[in-house]
This record gives sequence, structure tokens and C-alpha cells, in this order.
Amino acid sequence: MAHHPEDEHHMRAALALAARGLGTTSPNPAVGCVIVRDGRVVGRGWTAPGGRPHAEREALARAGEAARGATAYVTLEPCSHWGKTPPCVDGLREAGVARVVAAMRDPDPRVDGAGFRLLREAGIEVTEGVLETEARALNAGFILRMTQGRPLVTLKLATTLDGRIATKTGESRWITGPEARRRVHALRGSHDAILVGSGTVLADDPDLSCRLPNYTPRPILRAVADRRLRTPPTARLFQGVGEAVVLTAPGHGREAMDRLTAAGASLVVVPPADEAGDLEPLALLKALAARGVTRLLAEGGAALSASLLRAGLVDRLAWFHAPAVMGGDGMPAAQALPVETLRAMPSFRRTAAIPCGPDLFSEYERA
Ligand code: AOF
Ligand code: ZN
Repeated sequence: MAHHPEDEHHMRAALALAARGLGTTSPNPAVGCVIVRDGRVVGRGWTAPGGRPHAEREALARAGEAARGATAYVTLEPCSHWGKTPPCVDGLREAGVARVVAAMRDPDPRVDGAGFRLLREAGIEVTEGVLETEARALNAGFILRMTQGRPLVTLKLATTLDGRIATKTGESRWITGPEARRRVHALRGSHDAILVGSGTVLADDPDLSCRLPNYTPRPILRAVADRRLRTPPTARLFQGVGEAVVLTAPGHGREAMDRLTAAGASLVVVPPADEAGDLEPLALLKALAARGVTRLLAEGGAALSASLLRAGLVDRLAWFHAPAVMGGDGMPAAQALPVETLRAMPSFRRTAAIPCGPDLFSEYERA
């Protein structure tokens, strides 16, 4: 269908609106919608916290009568199914929208092209695939959960220039400065869950909260991979806002499990991967996806990072580098993968490099 010159411009605006919802809409996608009539924006909307109302409903409500004859730009195919709310396709049709421009097809099997078909059957002009690459990157978590049953994994690390996360005596607070630490909270805010290994809980007792300036702490699911059930019930991560989950191996006694559930944790048993008894990383991710997690921020330590990298399950890196060098007796960001040839290294493509106070923040995606 015809591509109009202004389509990309309005879709870019819709994508920016969609991004506002990241971290608050799971298990639903974060969608954005802009309604344009005679070249003028008459309504804007994005998926509400909790995943409903959908973006189109929000934008249509603002546009009111001005939606008649208008074009709706949506970052995802409008839904065609009856869920807890009526289909957005019906909303668009009833509002008299003349044309729908969508960035990508919805991989949810309840939609999967049916939204486009129903719109066309209702006589609405449909253009698909505008800024599809950008929309796929934005929806990567939702797409992975729908198609592979696992969340998007971003591995966050804060290291020295030579990639060390702690001294040999275990000192790690703080390698990076306050600006970097503030950015970590923003990063947490755009994810549905945080995952750490039990070693990190024992070493640092992080609270894993999401505190943003001028906001009350945002609820976020906090998870610990803890095959030996070493996490103490007094761990600070149990005190935060939102669900706390301990992922462990089978075979623990009732008493050890009850101690953690009494502290407010949900216990999830996942199969061990190998003789060493490490938790199977994909099973761990699937257990989190089953709880609705679409975007996971893994925050170390060295064992968890290695286990995810080894399994090829790190989709993105968020790496803070402090301007200091620790040397070879410091603890490396990841335990042995192992890598013997350069070809065998997990490799990434840099997507951003941003100065952050004295530190450098860089983002990468899988090469
Ligand atoms: C849209 N716009 O803003 C969102 C959509 O549980 P329900 O009924 O809310 O449906 C969730 C599904 O709806 C989700 O899997 C995805 O297919 C779609 N989400 N669709 O048109 C939105 N959030
Ligand atoms: Zn919808």
C-alpha cells in the first residue's frame, strides 16, 4: 500500500511514546499511537501501566470526533482479540479512522495478521512495515517472550577499564560514580525484572530497587539465581516493592524453602544444567517469562554473567566503565566461558557510548 512521505515522521513520534511504557506494561508490549488528521496531531497515546488500556484506546479517547477520517500510526498491529478489553480494531473502526499505519505485525497468535485483515475488511486503508526495524528493537522483549518463551536479556556491568568488578578482598562499592548509579535506576525502570546470582547477594546485599528522582520507588520483580539456597531471609532485596523470586534447583528441604517464603519470596524450582549443578540458564529465563517478564536486566555477578554468555543468552550489554585499572588480581566481570580462540568470543556491536560523570556508559547488542 502507498507509503506517504510523512509516515516515518509520525511513526517516529509513536515509537517515542511507546518507549515511555517500557518496564511498566509486561506481559503486554509497550505500544505507541499517534492520530493525525489533515497533517495535525489530534491524539496521542501509549500503553497504560499494567498493559491496559492499549495505546490506540488512549489516543482515540483524546482525539474524540477528530479521529473521523484520520490516520492512526501504531507501533504494533492493532489487536483483533477480545481480551479483558474489546479489540482495538473495533475502536478504530467505530471512531471512523480512514487509514492505519503500523510498524509491525503482532506475533501474539491471537492477533498475528488478523488485525490487519479485519481493518481492511472494514474498508480501512492499511500500510504495514513503517520503521519496522526500530519497532522490532523496541518490542524485542515482547517478541522474544511470544516466540521463544524467554525475556530479552540485558546484562548490566560496572567495571574498571580492565573489566574488574571487585578487588581480591571483595571490595566493590563503588567502582563507578553517582551519575552511573543513577543511570542504573533508570535502566531498571525500563525493565520488568532484575536478576542477580546468589554470590552477589552474599557479597553486596543489594536492595535492587528502582528509585527515580521525583518518583515513588517503582515496583519491579527481583530475582536471585540461587541453586544452593544460600540467600539469607534478611537479604535487602526481599524488602523492596514488587515480587521477589528465588530460583533454585530441586531437592531442598521444606524448612530451607519455608524460611525464604516467610521472608516474602516466591520459590521457583528449575532443573540443573550439568554435573556441577548450575541452574540451566534457559530454564531460568523461561521461568521468569512464565511470570510475565519480557525485559530482564541481569546484574551479575561473575558466575551468572558467564553462565548467560556461555549459553548465548545475552541479547544486549549495558556496560559502565570507571576510569581506573585494577589489574589481574581483581575479580573479572565474567568467570571463564571458556574462550580459546578469538572466534569463540561472544561478540557485540556498539549501539551507544555516553559519558556519565567520570565514567563511560556504553550499550551493545548481539553482533
Ligand atoms: C495493541 N495496543 O497498546 C497493546 C497491545 O491482555 P490483553 O487483552 O490486553 O491483550 C494483550 C495483547 O494485546 C498483547 O499480547 C498484544 O498482542 C496486544 N497488545 N495491542 O494493539 C497495545 N498493548
Ligand atoms: Zn489493542
